[in-house]
Amino acid sequence: MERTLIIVKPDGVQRGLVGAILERFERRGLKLVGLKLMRIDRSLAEQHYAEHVGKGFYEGLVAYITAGPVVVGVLEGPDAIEAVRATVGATNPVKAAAGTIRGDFGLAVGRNLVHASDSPASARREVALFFREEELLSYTRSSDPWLLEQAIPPVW
Ligand code: D4T
Repeated sequence: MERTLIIVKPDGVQRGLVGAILERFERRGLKLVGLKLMRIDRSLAEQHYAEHVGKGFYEGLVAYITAGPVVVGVLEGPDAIEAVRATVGATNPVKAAAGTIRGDFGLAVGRNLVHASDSPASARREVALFFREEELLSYTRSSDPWLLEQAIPPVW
């Protein structure tokens, strides 16, 4: 089981797409184990996007992610990092496949609506950057056996 970080970026919140975006992950069966509305300040943005320092789009990227409230979440599931990245789609929404979040809701790489961790190391680092351990919940869902190849309870 993996955990991965997602961020509904300020454009997603301003456009009223938080529910539509979270629904994509929920209906796929990913389990929300952490969720909050928050402000990303410059310092947190610099830590989150440290790998992009010095790139031409860096200042615009920091301005964008700090421009308004975001919704950050942690999703859990088998191969969650890969599954979530596939649901989000390619970085440039114009290139993202129809049916992905970016492919269905976006048109510009600098307004690509949602972030998702891209590797186990990034996921560990990013989850720790945005959530304290006690903010993450472990729990079962009655739907788990229908999603996760667990033993199916008797229904007949
Ligand atoms: P994030 O990190 O936001 O989930 O996006 P990706 O993982 O899909 O893409 P990334 O790390 O390569 O880029 C981070 C962020 O920078 C923006 N960006 C990227 C941009 O504005 N112009 C560019 O040319 C690139 C490559 C979009 C996502």
